[in-house]
Amino acid sequence: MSEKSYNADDLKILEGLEAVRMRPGMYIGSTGVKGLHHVLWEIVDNAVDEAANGYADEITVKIWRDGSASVEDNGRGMPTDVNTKAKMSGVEVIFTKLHAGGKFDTENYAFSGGLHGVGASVTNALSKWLKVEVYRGTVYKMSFSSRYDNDRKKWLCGVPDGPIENTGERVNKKGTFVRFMPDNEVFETVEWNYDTVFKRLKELAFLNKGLKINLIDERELYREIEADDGFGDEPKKILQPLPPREKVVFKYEGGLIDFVKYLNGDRAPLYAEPLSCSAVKDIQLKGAPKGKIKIEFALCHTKDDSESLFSFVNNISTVEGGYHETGFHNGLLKVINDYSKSNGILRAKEAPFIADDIKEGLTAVLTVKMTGVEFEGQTKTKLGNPEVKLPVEQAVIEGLSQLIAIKTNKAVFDEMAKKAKFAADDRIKHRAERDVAKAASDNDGLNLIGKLAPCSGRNPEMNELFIVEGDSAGGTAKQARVRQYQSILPLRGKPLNVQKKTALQALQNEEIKTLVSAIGAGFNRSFDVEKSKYKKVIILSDADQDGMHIRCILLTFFFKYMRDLVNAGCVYIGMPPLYKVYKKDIVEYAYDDKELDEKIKKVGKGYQIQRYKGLGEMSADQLWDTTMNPATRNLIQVTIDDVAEAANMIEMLMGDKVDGRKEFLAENANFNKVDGFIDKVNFKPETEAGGR
Ligand code: TTJ
Repeated sequence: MSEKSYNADDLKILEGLEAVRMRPGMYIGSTGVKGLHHVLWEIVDNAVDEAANGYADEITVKIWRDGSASVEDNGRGMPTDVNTKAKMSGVEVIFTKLHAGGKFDTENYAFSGGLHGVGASVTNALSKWLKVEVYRGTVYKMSFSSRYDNDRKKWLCGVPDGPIENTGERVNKKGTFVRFMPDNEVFETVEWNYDTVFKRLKELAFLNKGLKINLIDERELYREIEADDGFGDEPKKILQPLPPREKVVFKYEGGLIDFVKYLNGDRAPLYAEPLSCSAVKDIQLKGAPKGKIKIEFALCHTKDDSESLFSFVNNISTVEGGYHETGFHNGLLKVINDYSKSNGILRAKEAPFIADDIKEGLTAVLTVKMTGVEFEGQTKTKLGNPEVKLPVEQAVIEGLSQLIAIKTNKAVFDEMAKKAKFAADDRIKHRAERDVAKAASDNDGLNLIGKLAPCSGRNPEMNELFIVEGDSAGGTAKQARVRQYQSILPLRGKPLNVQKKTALQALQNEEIKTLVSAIGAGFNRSFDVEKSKYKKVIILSDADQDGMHIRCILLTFFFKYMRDLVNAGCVYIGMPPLYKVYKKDIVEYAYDDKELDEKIKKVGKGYQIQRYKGLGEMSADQLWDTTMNPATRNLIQVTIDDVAEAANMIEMLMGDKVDGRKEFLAENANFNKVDGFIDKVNFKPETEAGGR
């Protein structure tokens, strides 16, 4: 490229395509992989326009072995005759005259694609060569090339190799064919990304009902494999040839309806067929004459709860949304509110739905076509014209109202309205839940007095919460603990079994409120494990039936309302020993019967056995040594990978079959005994004032 540097003033006097070469970014955004594809879209958009205007119904995009790309349509063919004013053929004008475009452009096409409307000449300017064929009874040909002219010390950009030529060769097809080689001195990469091309062409086929788009990739494909030479050397990387990609055809007779069905994917639709509407409305942009806006949309609700709205302006995806999306949501909200009120789904005293309610499970595609588009946002993919909102809203209201009037659609709108009602009820319930949980978390100082013995340390990574069965064991645990990082929450009696209770009912229970406050990370959907005050929440219950029941109730609670705490591996079951085997000053603990035999042998003749019936029988020292000291205790980490499995387990645990419980717990809950390695780090400070 020329050594000379250009500034904005120079740009003005740069005639024609040199300007594009000097500042490619201004016309195509970047010279990276995105910019590379931009020059292809400029050509594709021309062909799509011909189709959108009804003159073509098939487009073929081909990536050639040499890395060039071509686009062919079966339209009228670009104008080949000489334009008297420009004194050159229409083809030459289109490929050599810089169309109003680029960053400084304010003018846009009516109802046309044109990615950013910079035109086909930009593609020519950034190509090593470009060839055009027009099929109109005979084949017309013209070609262009770009090179540095050493004699004249300047770039020749997209210069015709000669005038357009009627070869006289007869063809019985009509249309335009353009093939070009992107310049590897301009672009950082000239390798077409198959997935990018595939995705965009598929999208264009959805957006242009009935248009057949073929994609052919003739490039040779390789796979890198490692070959072992059998001599024990480093394996060599070799390229293994792969069969070329098969031609793909995109053609959607349903247009946006097919698009919506495709977007739904595996999600179960709420009603069999998406709804679709289209309208043309007047629009008055500021400082512009009265114009028209074409609005089309298709929508369908799924049983899912997330929204996927895909919107386009002049076939350009508006990822960041904008006023057309607002208008769409407003219109849909109004229609569903009115329908729900007049059909008894919303009673008179109930608050109307809000936008979030009608978005739940909504899959939709919305397209608008207009002139004078303003793109805003980080990636210039947000429609910034506020005047678009109202016509879109009206188009949605009118279009859907017409569909409501059709009897067979009643079931569809009923489903839609019920879905919104469900979402609204859920939202209201959720808010109440969040409020209660927040209240529980906020006033922990008051709420927890006399219940929780909090630790003094403020480091959640270090802190442990022991949930202890019974006041007496709780008292012992308070004496035994290291106050710095161990909190004790004694439970009075059995906590509420939340399995068959609603979240709000659960939160009315004092013990549960206390537990929610103590952990301090919210509840149910507002639960945020990051906010947990404890890295370890340890359930300490007796080794009897009652203890097992309490453990199950607590686990059920965690599964149901703080599942992330379980997922994060923060929930543990503390294991008190069943036996103490001792003789004079030798003391050993056994956690099961097998261990008891071992410990009896170890202590030897004259041993005595104490069987612990509950935590409360242990002294503070014993409880510390056996159950609370990280260096010597046994913890079981509760991890449930499979949520469905967890639900099963709860059914089983909480059901009537008490006998089955113990085995089920042992078999199905994925209890990992914490490796002594991790847990046996002694957190206990050597000297601690005010500690135990
Ligand atoms: C212009 O007026 C006469 C009839 O054809 C109109 C036209 O320009 N048609 C047209 C252009 N069809 N296809 C194109 C086209 C196709 C490709 C692949 C690339 C370009 C730049 C234009």
